[in-house]
Amino acid sequence: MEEEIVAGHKSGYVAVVGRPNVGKSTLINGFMEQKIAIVTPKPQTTRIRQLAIVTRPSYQIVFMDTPGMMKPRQKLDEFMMDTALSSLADAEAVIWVVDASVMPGAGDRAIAKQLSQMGGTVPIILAMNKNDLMSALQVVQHTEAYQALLPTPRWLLFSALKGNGRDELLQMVVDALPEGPRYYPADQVTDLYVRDLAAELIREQVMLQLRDEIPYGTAVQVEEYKERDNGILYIGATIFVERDTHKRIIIGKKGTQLRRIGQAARKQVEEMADQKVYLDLWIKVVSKWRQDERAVRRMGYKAG
Ligand SMILES: Nc1nc2c(ncn2[C@@H]2O[C@H](COP(=O)(O)OP(=O)(O)OP(=O)(O)O)[C@@H](O)[C@H]2O)c(=O)[nH]1
Ligand SMILES: [Mg+2]
Repeated sequence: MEEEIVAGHKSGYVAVVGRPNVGKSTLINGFMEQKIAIVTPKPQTTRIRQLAIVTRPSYQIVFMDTPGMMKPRQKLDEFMMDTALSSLADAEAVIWVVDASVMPGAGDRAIAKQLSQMGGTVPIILAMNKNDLMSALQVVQHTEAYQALLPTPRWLLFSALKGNGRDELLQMVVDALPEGPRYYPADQVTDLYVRDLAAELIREQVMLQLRDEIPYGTAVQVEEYKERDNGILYIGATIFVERDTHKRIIIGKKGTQLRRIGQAARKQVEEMADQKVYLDLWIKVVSKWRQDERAVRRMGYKAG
């Protein structure tokens, strides 16, 4: 990692916002060239704001991954929406990610309105994602439709998944940032601790491996986290669910489902921590926690 800082060094906080499932976290991981944020095919994967820090001799960009913006229906959604909005308030530049493979919908229009209310005080980049899924005709029709929602000179079509256009997008961000200091050490890539990342990786597996509404009612907390004498990292974590039936489904016949989740999560955590891991998982039912503000906070979802 480069240590020197060059004259004219640029820096700033960049909020990455958009509807759920448009590819914000995939983009962040692409910028980082490593997995920082969890990604699943299901909407509402990201729940908290997570920093992803890109440091070069001439700039430091502090990306803020945020939960997808949507109409809140539960207390948890309210927390997620507040998190996205407060990230916007903290931003020196904004990347508005849209899924350009589909025409804009009501959610995109609401976000465009929100962003226009910022009154041009911060540069906004319209990042039209998923161009790998688009026909030539869609490219014309969809990009025009998104640009009409929020006229900005800074826009591009790209694919977070395939990586095309990512470098141009990064350059657009650098161009939009003011001169400023380096806020974080050059080797720091995120603000989450390893134990929080581990909880996220467990939740990612729950989201990937379970269907219907079950994943949305789960939360994960790491209760125990210690290095044992034999060099193995011991992690004891609880998966919270909203109903007894969900608990039974997560555990599965003779515990097979839970074992599958545990094995996959352990591999992910080992890769992230670069260490052998022993993972113990428990399941607890907290009825309707997503609707209860205090319970939501106890799960670790509190405005910070
Ligand atoms: N085909 C295609 N799929 C993509 C692209 N970018 C992201 N995806 C997929 O879209 C899904 C959602 O990606 P995420 O990165 O989790 O989206 P997000 O915006 O962070 O979603 P939330 O956290 O739920 O708000 C995943 O299945 C990704 O693999 C892309 O450029 N092309
Ligand atoms: Mg996300």
